[in-house]
Amino acid sequence: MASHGDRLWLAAPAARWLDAFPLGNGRLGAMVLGGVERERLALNHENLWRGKTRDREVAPAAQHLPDIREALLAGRLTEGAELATTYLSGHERRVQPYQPVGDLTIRCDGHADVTDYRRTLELATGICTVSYRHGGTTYTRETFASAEHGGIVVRMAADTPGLLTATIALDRIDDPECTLHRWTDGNRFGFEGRFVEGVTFAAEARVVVQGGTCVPGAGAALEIAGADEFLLVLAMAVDYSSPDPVGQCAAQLDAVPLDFRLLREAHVAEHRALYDRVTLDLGQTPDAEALPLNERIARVRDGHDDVGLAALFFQLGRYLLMASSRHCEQPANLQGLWNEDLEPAWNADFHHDINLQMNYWPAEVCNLPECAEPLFAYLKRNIPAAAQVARNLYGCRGIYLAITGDVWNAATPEAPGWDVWTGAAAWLAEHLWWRYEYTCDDAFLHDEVYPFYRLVAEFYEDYLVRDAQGRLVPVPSQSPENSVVGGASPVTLCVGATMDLLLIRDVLTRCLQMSEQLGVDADRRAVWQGMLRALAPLQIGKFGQLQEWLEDYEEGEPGHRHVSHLIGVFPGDQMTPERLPEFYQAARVSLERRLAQGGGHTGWSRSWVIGLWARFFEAERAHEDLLHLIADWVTDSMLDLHPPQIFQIDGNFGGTAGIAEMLLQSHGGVVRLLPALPAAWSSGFVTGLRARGGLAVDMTWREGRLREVRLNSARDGVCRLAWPEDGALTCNGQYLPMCEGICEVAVEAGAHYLLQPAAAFTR
Ligand code: FUC
Repeated sequence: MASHGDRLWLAAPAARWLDAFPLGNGRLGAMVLGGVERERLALNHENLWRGKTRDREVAPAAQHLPDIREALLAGRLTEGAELATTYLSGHERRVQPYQPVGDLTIRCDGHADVTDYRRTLELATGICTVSYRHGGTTYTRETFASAEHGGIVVRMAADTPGLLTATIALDRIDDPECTLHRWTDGNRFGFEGRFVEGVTFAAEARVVVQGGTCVPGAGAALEIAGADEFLLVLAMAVDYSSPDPVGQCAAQLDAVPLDFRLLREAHVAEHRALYDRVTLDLGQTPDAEALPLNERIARVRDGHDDVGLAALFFQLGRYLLMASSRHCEQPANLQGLWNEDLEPAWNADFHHDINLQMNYWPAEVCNLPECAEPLFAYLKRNIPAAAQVARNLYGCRGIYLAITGDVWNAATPEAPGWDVWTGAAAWLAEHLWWRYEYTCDDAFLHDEVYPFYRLVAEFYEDYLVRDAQGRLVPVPSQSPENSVVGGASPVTLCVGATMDLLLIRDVLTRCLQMSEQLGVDADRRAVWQGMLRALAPLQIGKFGQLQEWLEDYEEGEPGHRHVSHLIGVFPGDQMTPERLPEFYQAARVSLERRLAQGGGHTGWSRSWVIGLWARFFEAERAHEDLLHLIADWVTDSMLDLHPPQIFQIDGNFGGTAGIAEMLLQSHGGVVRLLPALPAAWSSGFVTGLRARGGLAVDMTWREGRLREVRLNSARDGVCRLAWPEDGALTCNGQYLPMCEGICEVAVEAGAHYLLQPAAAFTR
């Protein structure tokens, strides 16, 4: 069961969209602002994007590659970059923006003067409740996004019969690019929208009123007077993957049971089935839960810790992943599922050089694997266009994904300059690999992971070239999104960025492993082995740092928010104290330097640092950065911010993954228990985290010492565990030898194991 603390609450309505509470069922989203005289639900549908019919053809340009390479390999970076940008970079405009559907408003005239106001988001149920007293009557609104019945459900009630009077309306901001047709019919109302490019969409509400009267209002609206309560169910549809959105909404509302209790029960059961898999208790800060969320955040800003808030941040990340990426077609975009602007920052698109990946860092470890399915589907849908662009731009087989994407599966470069980067497919492939590592699902390896990796490897087989020293290097290459000092101004393109080399190494190593395991493509193995041997090595630079590029260039921005070259530490695992230890140490120097020069200056960047510190076993520094993240980079409703004040959901997900990383790590063949537990979290428990190898892990600790671990394995095997303290252990009551901090447990599928320090056992 969820702990009592899984609740966000505030004592005032949101003055801006950013401070509202997000609801979502994966497909449909609503930001609930919680207004009194005017409640606003800002509505979204995952498939509502501009640009459907835009020309995405990419003309052949591979013939220019030799000149580009010649310049870059000769160190004429500016010239090479200019040529590359001219020929390999894409369309003038960026990808097309994700759009708001519209607003559902509930106007209660005269309610300005209220007491006992409270708005709450219960993470465990996914229900947002707004309540207040006005003129001796308590008004309550409960809202949720039902995955079970596919709509947004609102119930509003007055505890004095006959005192609920409200106007409910559906509308959309003025948009010259969209025609809108509004209508009301009996107790149903809605609109149909059409963008100039042809996409159509619809929203429809069906209302049941108890007591009082209900008459049509102007446009798409109902006027309710003297009622006890009303129930509203809202449907939204877009003709993205199925036609006739108006018909879809109508059919859905015809079929929906108009019974609040039933809708609520079905929703809560479905929601809890995912949410309750993980519980986290890091202790409580006295009186903190009695404070509204904005005051708790303000106290952290003032330098006070709030351990309950860290756990809440963690669970909010899980909640947001469920809300924006379950049972749906699109992965979580830059804003997850929620956007109110016609021109959102970075189009609220899919950014492939950190942001989309970070959205999915928590999926496996935090026990929400089904929430990664939309990402996998997105990758698959992009393959045909990605193969075509690889051919046209680079003359390569395999696939190329650009630095940004949208829902039109186009894979075309559309971020001028930045899109001359070839690492996106390799980085996104890691998520397929991690799914395999967590589940050990051989069928998934065969059907999904290997075919995708095979295409990525094919690209690099054709793309890599030899430098003057005979080393295999990617050219052009980029370390997103930093630049090197050289020429007239800093330039992003060069030869052999460390991130690209790390990604290529992962691709080739895994292809070798998979092809052996699956017994396929034996003839390719010699090729991949040869490439691995010839691939340019990692380098340690003049400060003892892991170089960001093959050459020890000066960074254009030494405090850059991206730490691309550190993916080998986190979320990747090429560098650990055991594997490449000297580079692991050098990576730490790089991190220190980055932070000393102002790195970590966005929410997502700061959250990446948490995971990195956890991999360096620096509990206190990880904790410090978590507090920074909460103090500096969240809204009143604890949504992550990118400067200046832009909601960007990746920092929520990166922070959640970072917290998980502090508690449990399972890369490199060892499950590390409490590898970076800060002093502030001295006593607590976590249940339901997942570790690589098909394990579910529960842990309880007190006074900083691990007291109890429960393991459940999905398969037979041997689990190697790093216990954080010395001493003897027992497993299911039997003595368990530990050697240099590692113990081995032979696990059987479906069996449970209880591990305890032997002292605790004998007491
Ligand atoms: C990357 C970052 C920016 C921003 C954008 C959406 O390009 O460098 O900070 O997060 O994605």
